[in-house]
Amino acid sequence: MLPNLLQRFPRRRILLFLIPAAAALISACATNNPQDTFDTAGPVAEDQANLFKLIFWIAVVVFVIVEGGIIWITLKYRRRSDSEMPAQTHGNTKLELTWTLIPALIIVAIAIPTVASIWDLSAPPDDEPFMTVDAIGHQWWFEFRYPGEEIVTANELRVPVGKNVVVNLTSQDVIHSFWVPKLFGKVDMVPTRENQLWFRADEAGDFYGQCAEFCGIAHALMRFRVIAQPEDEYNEWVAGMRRAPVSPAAGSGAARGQNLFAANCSSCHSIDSYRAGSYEREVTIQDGRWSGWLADIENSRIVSAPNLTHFGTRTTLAAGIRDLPPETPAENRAKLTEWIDDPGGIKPGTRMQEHAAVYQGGDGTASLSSSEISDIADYLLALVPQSATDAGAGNGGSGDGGDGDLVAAGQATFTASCSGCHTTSAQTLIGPGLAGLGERAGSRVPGLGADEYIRQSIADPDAFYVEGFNPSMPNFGWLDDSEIDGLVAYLKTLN
Ligand code: HEC
Ligand code: HEC
Ligand SMILES: [Cu+2]
Repeated sequence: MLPNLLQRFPRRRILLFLIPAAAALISACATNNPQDTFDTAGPVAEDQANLFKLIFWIAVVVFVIVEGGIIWITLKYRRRSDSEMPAQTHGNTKLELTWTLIPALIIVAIAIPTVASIWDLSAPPDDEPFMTVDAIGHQWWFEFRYPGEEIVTANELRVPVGKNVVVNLTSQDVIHSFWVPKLFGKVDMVPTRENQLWFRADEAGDFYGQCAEFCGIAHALMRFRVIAQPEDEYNEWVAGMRRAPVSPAAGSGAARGQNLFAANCSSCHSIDSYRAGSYEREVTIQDGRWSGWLADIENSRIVSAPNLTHFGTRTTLAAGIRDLPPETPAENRAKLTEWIDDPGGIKPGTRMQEHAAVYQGGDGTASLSSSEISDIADYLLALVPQSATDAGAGNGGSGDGGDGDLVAAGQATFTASCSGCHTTSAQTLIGPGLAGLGERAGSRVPGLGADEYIRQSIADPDAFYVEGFNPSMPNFGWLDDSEIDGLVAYLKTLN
């Protein structure tokens, strides 16, 4: 029979069919499959893959029996030249009961493990310890907050190998979906609602994740990584996130970059979340940036943005769109300058370019010279934690007590801790522009002199609110007395 068939279908046509089929088959043989749902690296993805396989094989058996039956019956009972009209029947109760019951039983057989998995996977096993992370979707990047460790970071979720991680999912703008194929299936990130998933990485590695719900123009460029590390390396990372960065050498490109960053970038990006108490402040500032953007979406110069604390330890750029492997510093620098100069060249539609003041002058690229851009890149790439010993020695960079030193130290504190909400001009960000503060401070609150007023604004901001602003200034009472002295001295110079 087969040779017969072959004669009827000319070889060429068979080839035409086989070539694309073979191509499709070969494409399944890629060796580098960072998002292969079958090559799982943890119990959640494994359970989900096993459930899929079970249902797949049941479907294969059903397919073979049904299709085989159809083919067999078609061939066996096909019309032959001498066929007569077959006997006409109507209905067959036995047959109909059988083909209703069998599928019903199959559905039950599938439902039992499915429902069991849904229950199993809804929370980590009770008797096992877990850590919690809040993941927030933004157009088009992911924010990660570690409430237990008081760390805020973006686009790279570091976790210890073997630890159960519970992730609270939400979104600040539209619906996104959180998915790391090798670790867990998709769960939506919905504004004003909190969904939850958990996972565990049983092996160390970089696991590729991405947004899996169409969320706007750069949806396809909204990715992230889960970086699973052995527990001691992870703990080292956590400890590093609590230490100050290495200060740029005076007069270096990175030092110029620091000032350029403070002037052009710090209204949206925090870089100081290593400080004690900064977690709560960062969360307040992020929410403030978001409401500032919402209040005037067309013209806003701020918007919630990735936290860049210790950016030099990152391995990706722009929500996983470019790799920054530590072994290629020159290439990384080139990628970063490309991003700073024209972020839309890497990620069309990005809110950074849409809103940052530095991109609003003309052709849409940064109104900064190329040497200024490389200074900023040098600064960001050098943002890595000091060694534990340096940090222990109190390398705070404060001077020997002269007035100039006090003002300079105050300026540094301001850049690190306040410039996310305050400009030194009259421009309003989340708080009032502080130009002229030296003059108005003395007459703000009857009975409070200028110094006391500024001191109180920092250490007890709820004592007095500036009219027309949300009372959202965090309490900075945790700063050292000497840091507050520096701030007061510096702020009084802003006339
Ligand atoms: C108006 C707010 C805003 C300003 C001002 C701003 N950015 Fe951004 N930035 C963003 C947003 C939003 C993103 C996320 C972009 C994305 O992935 O879609 C971002 C992303 C980045 C990233 C990538 C972060 C990551 O996790 O991969 C870097 C680096 C960066 N910005 C540097 C800068 C520098 C340098 C400046 C100053 C020249 C600056 N930004 C000014 C909003 C801003
Ligand atoms: C999360 C945003 C935010 C941060 C960070 C922040 N502030 Fe404020 N600040 C505000 C807001 C909002 C107001 C106005 C409402 C009020 O008075 O509380 C304000 C008010 C002030 C005032 C009073 C201004 C006036 O015109 O009377 C001073 C002074 C001040 N802040 C200093 C600082 C200093 C110094 C820092 C850094 C240590 C800082 N702020 C950090 C939001 C912030
Ligand atoms: Cu998305």
